[in-house]
Amino acid sequence: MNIKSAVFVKSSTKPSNYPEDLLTEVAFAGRSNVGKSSLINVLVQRKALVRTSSTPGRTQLLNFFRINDNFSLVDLPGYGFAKVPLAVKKQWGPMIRTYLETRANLRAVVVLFDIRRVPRDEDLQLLDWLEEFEIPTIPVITKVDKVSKNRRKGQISPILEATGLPLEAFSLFSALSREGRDDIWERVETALGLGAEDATEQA
Ligand SMILES: Nc1nc2c(ncn2[C@@H]2O[C@H](COP(=O)(O)OP(=O)(O)OP(=O)(O)O)[C@@H](O)[C@H]2O)c(=O)[nH]1
Ligand SMILES: [Mg+2]
Repeated sequence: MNIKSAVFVKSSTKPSNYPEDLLTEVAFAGRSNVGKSSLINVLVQRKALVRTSSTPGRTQLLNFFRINDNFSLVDLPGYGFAKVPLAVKKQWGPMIRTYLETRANLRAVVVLFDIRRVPRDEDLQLLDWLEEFEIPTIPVITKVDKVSKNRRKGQISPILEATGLPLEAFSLFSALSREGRDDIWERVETALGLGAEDATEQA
């Protein structure tokens, strides 16, 4: 994917303030601190298009980005961070569910799992909603640089067990080494329905 432009469009909480343009869209979801914003930055090759943070739970809105004036990437709010006020926590489920249910131009959701963590209720709830609304899912195991190559399989097996998905369903990714970037782009492009002319290879 050749990135000619990547711009922040707006932050939203509800359908009435989602961007009105109906470019096709792919969203990124997962627990707080899993690396959603880092993945988007690596995909679009911008160091800080999306704010990343060592303080989990900072992104509490849906953030829309327009890429190449051609499609949108959406950074969804993370869930499951203990220090977030209860009132904010309670909004997350409905905010994400409503987005998934109503966003007609949404083509797929990239769901991130931390290689070091066992998926929790919210992760499984998200997968259930994606199935309910028949939204294609691109599962990604991230932060793979945190685990040595020969320990990867063992670390991943609780994720396979909890999600019921086979290993082949997952792309493995690291924002540090950028391993997995091309594989994830390929899946995102397919979901967006981009032809070869839109997705010119970068040298
Ligand atoms: N080692 C390593 N660290 C990563 C990777 N991806 C993200 N991080 C770090 O993990 C922390 C959280 O990353 P973010 O991208 O901000 O996570 P997020 O999912 O957007 O978090 P919220 O916006 O709070 O929901 C940051 O300190 C990142 O530098 C990775 O692949 N490897
Ligand atoms: Mg974030």
